[in-house]
Amino acid sequence: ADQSALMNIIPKVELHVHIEGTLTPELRWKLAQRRGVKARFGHANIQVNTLQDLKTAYDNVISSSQLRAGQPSEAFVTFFQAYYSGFEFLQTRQDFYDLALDWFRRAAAMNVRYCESFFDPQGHTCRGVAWQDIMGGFRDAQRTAEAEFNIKSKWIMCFLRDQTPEDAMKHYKAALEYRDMIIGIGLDSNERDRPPCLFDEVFTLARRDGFKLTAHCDVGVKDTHMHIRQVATTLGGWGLDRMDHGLNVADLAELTQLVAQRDMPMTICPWAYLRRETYDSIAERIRILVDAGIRVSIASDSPAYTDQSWVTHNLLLTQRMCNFSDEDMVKIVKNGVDASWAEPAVKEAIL
Ligand code: ES4
Ligand code: ZN
Repeated sequence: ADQSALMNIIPKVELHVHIEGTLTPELRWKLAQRRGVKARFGHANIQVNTLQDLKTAYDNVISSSQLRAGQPSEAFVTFFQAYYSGFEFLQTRQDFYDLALDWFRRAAAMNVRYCESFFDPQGHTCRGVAWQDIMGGFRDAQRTAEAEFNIKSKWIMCFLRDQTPEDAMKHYKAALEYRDMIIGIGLDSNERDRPPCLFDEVFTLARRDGFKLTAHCDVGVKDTHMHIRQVATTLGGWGLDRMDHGLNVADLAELTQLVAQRDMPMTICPWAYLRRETYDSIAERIRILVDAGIRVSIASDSPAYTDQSWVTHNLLLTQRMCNFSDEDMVKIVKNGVDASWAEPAVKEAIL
């Protein structure tokens, strides 16, 4: 069978995509032109004078572990530098509308029928952007996308774990005005020396208020096994509803059993791991998770910054790297639908 055709056409969901990570070079260029500013990328030393320069800069993003391995820092841009440098082009309600609509159009073209997209409000309010411009732009884009592209969506509001728990709480309270748009709460950004338990108060409150809960446990982070244990057992009272990434669960039989027993779904984004981990070690660990009966789904994370690897590319990579059959892949796509926080009728319409 034509695997690429199946992964392209199968109705699917996307549960782990950062809306700010869908900002393509083309859209960053357009937003910069509209505002009349330079399409700056990464730290100030990277010169961007043309769209082609910008595309090249996107192609050259490296991981911070590559940087630590002794490369000269001026010549390279890390993932987080690239990602956060895109935020400054998101200022007006129209900018947020354009960003979200660009993603929804692309998602619908991949037959994504429902998505739960992350957004990072702290990265916008700190620059003086108003909540109503962020959420208003998102809401208008959702309406257009549902009417014109037949794609439904909700938002997962993430807290930046390298910022303080107090700032997270402040943003949580401000967001309650938009709670009809927000299905869940997440935790992202740089995990180093930032255990998720720091955010226990806001996660516990959000659960009491009826939000679904998830958190990132990115691959290869120092102390990740401890972070995984918190996310699976204690955070928010008794552990969260999903785990984002968490590939290191496969390192320890104890953690694999824990996540399997709790039937905790995971969102795995293999393309993003290629910058830090070997192809074979990613494939082997995905197989361990799947073989343990964990409901693994496949997602893209920040596709604009990882070689434009959208959810379909990640599904194809997974099938190739794990040598999964078409039936295995259909199961993985269904895992995503099951693990989503969509209403039952929406789930049934996809399956
Ligand atoms: C992210 Cl890969 C990843 N990890 C943590 N935070 C993020 N924000 C956007 N992409
Ligand atoms: Zn992520």
